[in-house]
Amino acid sequence: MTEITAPKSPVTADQFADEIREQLKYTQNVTPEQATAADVYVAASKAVRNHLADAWFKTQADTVNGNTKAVGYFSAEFLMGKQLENALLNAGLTDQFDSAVEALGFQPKDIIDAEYEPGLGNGGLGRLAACFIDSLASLGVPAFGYGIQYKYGIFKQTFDENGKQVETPDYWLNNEEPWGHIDYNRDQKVSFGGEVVEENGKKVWKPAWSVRAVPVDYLVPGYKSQRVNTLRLWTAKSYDEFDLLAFNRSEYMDAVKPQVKAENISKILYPEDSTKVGKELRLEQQYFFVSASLHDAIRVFYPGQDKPDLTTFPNKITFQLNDTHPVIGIPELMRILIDEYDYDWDTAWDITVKTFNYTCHTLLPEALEVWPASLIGELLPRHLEIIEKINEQFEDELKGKGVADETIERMRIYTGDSVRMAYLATYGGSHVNGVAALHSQLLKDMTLKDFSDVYPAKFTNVTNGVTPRRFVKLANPGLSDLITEGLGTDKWLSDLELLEGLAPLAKDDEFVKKFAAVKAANKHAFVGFAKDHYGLDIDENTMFNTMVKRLHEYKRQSLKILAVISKYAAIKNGTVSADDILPRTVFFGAKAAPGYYLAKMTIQLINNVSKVVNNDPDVKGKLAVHMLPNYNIEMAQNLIPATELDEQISQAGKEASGTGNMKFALNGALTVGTLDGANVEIRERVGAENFFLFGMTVDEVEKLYADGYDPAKYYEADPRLKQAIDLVANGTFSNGDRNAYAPLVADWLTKDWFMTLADFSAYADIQAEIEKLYRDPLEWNRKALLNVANSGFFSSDRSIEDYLERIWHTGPLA
Ligand code: AZC
Repeated sequence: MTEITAPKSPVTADQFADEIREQLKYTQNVTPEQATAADVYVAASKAVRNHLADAWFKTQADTVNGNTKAVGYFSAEFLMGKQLENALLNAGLTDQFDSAVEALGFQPKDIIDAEYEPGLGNGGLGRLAACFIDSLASLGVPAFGYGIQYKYGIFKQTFDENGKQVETPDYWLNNEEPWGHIDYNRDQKVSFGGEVVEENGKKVWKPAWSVRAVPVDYLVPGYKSQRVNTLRLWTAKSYDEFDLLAFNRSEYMDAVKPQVKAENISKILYPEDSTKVGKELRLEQQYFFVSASLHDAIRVFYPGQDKPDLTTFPNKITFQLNDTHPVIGIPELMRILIDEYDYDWDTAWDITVKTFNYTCHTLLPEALEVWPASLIGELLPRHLEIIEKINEQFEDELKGKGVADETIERMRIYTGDSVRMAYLATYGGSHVNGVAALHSQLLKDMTLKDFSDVYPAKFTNVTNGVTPRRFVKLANPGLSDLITEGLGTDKWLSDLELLEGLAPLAKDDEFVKKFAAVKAANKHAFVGFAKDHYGLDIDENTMFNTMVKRLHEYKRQSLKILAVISKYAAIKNGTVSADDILPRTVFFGAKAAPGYYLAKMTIQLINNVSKVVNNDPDVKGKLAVHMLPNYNIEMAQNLIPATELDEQISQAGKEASGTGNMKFALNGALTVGTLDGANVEIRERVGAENFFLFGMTVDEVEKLYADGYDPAKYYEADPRLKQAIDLVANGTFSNGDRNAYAPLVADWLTKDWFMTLADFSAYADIQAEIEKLYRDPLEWNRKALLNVANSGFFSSDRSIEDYLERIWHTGPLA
């Protein structure tokens, strides 16, 4: 047996340079003279990975042999961002790397930038999963992230000459990818289709086809924890590489068909974001990674055992279901226990419920996945039977509790036609949590009310968080140094509530000025970034005002662009005098789901407003608008630290939490926002006087729906709004074409489900307050600094501690 050693001790810069040279020579097969930045990137990454290997082995061994329960985070998305810089930080090798690559004749930044960002997630949910596995490792909690290694991540976004979004495939594996290790020897078989027969009184599933699930392991190093966890992403391979018979008949296309069918499973990330899709392939993906992961966990925790005692399984690992995507894991674990390991139903159920927990990330009932029973029956016939039985047991249980028939009817997991995955997850697991206090409350009061009435103890809240390592330390080194200077320690990186120590410094004008200087430097750096990446000329002496997130009607990018148009009109008409105009640069970044018509039209509108405004000499130096293409983690890391005003303007009651809001507050932007999601808690912590609140509350929204909402009324009532919408309608932003945005205009005036128009006046009014404060840089920066000081709560380390205490009931390895 190999001895498990302590993690490799840090090396000197010279030694690290030698390690990179060795990788260049023996794995990249280039001389240092031939090496490009991309070669050095791969070599350095492999060298870092080698440094993490011993800690990784040790963490694995301690995970299996120790008595600390592990966490399995099941997520269809992990939006990791670039790996090298983060791995260097967590391995304690940043300085050595900088000197080593300089010795090799390169700039560290060029090597970091040579990495191609993996986009294996859509937005908030996927990024949250990435922050969580970073925090789990940093806290020393044994954990596995389980998901899919999609060949194509989230699409690459460009804009055509008309400003329309164009999606192109993101083949990120086109470049050498040094982080994932494909482990063909730890594969799992995942089967689909066929039928269920009875043999000797036992149900036996005879599947029609199978795929080979092969794990690709990513190392997840903790920050200063000496722990390295595993992110295991499955890739689908065919068992029948090649149908030789077909090939001999020269039917080449047919010969590769089985391979194509199998490998399609892990081919693409669905570019959806909280809308339901009824795609067979998506269910195949979900089952594929969940089945492989459950078998993998049994393999890991009961090595070499044919008849393991799986009643101990819930003491070994607890699985968190990240949204409804992995919920098919519940009937799958039941099937494994009953069919593969001969447990009786009740024992299997007991193990299953103890093992799973579910996080809900939405409030839109239509975004909770519901699968047609016929589809599950075709693809997973045994699971459908198990789901029916779970539902029967559930209904009996409800009757036993005296729940009324019509309530039971509403709560059914299996309706005969369809299966409601959120209900299955709520019944089949121990805990259900929302992702911010308001969201968790609304889940109990609305979306999952019946369940919360019957099972109140299952419900809890864990407010989201973000990792300060990536989103402060790496993204904002200037601010990080200033924080360390202010606190006299860098311990805040693992204990973010220490930021509170900065609050007294908000009274110290000299410190506030230093803080302002960091922001100015970040703005300057972003101007360079925008020039290099997008060819833009940006005026750094304007307020940087940012709205970045997925494009969704409920998030209300419409509200922002209408306000921009209104401001543009005011400058053009001379309604505001030149002296009263506060120069602003407005940045948008947003991808729209390819099939989301109004969202795509909104992007087109923003692009065309940008063209008109930016080319109009009348507003030059006063207002500029940029729709930055392909918003991703890299852009977030560059733009957030440079932002002064952040937009979190969703309709109250619709954004579950938001995590961008936390990143902005931690980087010293002030927020203009509604009382929605985690905005509520951010405002409570940073202080109402340091947050620009506007708009209707959840109760007011509900009342307005109930009273009958008529958007046209608001259009008539506020001339600023009327003028802005008229400009869109009259072709000002479409070369005179009045039809270009007709569907958008019609939606605003007749439907406006998310009440953009109703909140417009409040939003336009609060701009005066914002601008007034901005004209007093010292006061603005004092408030921004207080945002930083009071946002320590929003560390994902704290979120994980909450999960440990409220849901997982486990902790760090000894
Ligand atoms: C998002 C929520 O919309 C956002 O409010 C929240 O902060 C985030 O999850 C993390 O909890 N939901 C999604 O991204 N949903 C999907 C299906 O992608």
